[in-house]
Amino acid sequence: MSSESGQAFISGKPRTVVKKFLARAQREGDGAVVRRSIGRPELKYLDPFLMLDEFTVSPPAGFPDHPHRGFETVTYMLQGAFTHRDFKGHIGTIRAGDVQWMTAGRGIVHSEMPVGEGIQTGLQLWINLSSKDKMVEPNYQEMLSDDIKRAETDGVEVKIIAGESMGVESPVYTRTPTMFLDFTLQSKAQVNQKIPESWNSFVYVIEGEGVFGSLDSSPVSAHHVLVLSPGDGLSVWNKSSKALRFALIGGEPLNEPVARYGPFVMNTHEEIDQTIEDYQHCKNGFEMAKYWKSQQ
Ligand code: FJE
Ligand code: FE
Repeated sequence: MSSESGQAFISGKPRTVVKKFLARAQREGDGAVVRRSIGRPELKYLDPFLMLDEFTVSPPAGFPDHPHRGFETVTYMLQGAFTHRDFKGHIGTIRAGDVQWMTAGRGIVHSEMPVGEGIQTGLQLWINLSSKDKMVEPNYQEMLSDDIKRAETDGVEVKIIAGESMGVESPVYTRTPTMFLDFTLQSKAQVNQKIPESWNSFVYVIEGEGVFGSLDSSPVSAHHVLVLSPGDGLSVWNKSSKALRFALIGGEPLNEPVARYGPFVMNTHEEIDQTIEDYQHCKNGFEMAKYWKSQQ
């Protein structure tokens, strides 16, 4: 097997599971239901990650007009479709397998609403920005499912939303260095994935049941989050008879103070006070908030 293949990589310092919990369903937005993993009281922050929600929404529920400043949101659709509209006139619809990578930067006000009937579900990850990037211009990278690179071998398929796996690299630009991989392991398949040693990382189980980190650990089922120890890689086994799907997410820690107030994430309380004032008075990036409504 070539050294390019993720399968050939054997971790010298394997990561193991140091924390495990179930992301229970809770209400958020306007009638939406989220399973929050990062960002709940047990795990407020896993530097640089502020939040991971598995959201489930049926119309007319959704996330109507709300602001953000100081971080990025990554929305990955699992089922159905979502439309984002913002106060700068950007409109984008993503469907199952598509990704919207939004840099809120100095300020955005947007709505995130389901498109069709029925259940719409996806993952939304909030990645913190370093102090030097918090006030950048807002930006979008939309990647459609067909454009997302994937690799496949021996019953393992990986969609590379950010970072690298099995020698294949995502073109997405991550201001905060980030890995976001969507793995599907068929029954009896196994995978070894490299993770940069200094990064924080975690797993969110989407479907099925898997054994993570050490072969003798107990299987973990859907909607659980697993925080990984330091190390240079992760091994995963699917000992079950059904497919296993999970997201492996990692990032370089910022090691900066975090001051957070709802959808605003800055470094200090003073910057949060300033942000609230900017939003209330429609200035310093929130100018368009004065005139705009999504009409949802
Ligand atoms: C938010 C409450 C919220 N998880 N998952 C407070 F619900 C939100 C918010 C979201 C959100 C949006 C999508 Cl599309 C998916 C989500 C929370 O919009 F930003 C604050 N402050
Ligand atoms: Fe939002």
